[in-house]
Amino acid sequence: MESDGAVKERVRVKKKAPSLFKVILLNDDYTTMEFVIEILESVFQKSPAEAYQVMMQVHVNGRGVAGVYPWEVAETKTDTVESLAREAGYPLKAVTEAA
Ligand code: TYC
Repeated sequence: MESDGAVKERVRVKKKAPSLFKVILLNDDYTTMEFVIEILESVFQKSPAEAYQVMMQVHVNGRGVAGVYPWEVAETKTDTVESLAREAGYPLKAVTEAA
């Protein structure tokens, strides 16, 4: 509360680097809709209704946002999606980009 008379003279000159990142799912012709819904529920904590909506958004528009997270979390989720997809034999791709 500046009660000692001190005054903050500078209020952040440099902008901070963007700290949030989107995990984007990309469409393909081979991954099943059911698998994408499962991923959205298990990795991105979507409800069944939200998972269906995001999956359809990706299916129709080519890409869609699965979630927005700090860098480390976004990268880990991106890796998790791809390794679960590879294990299941699907080509599903996810990318991380600045939010
Ligand atoms: N296009 C896929 C199909 O018709 C479904 C799909 C949706 C695949 C979203 C990937 O990220 C994706 N089976």
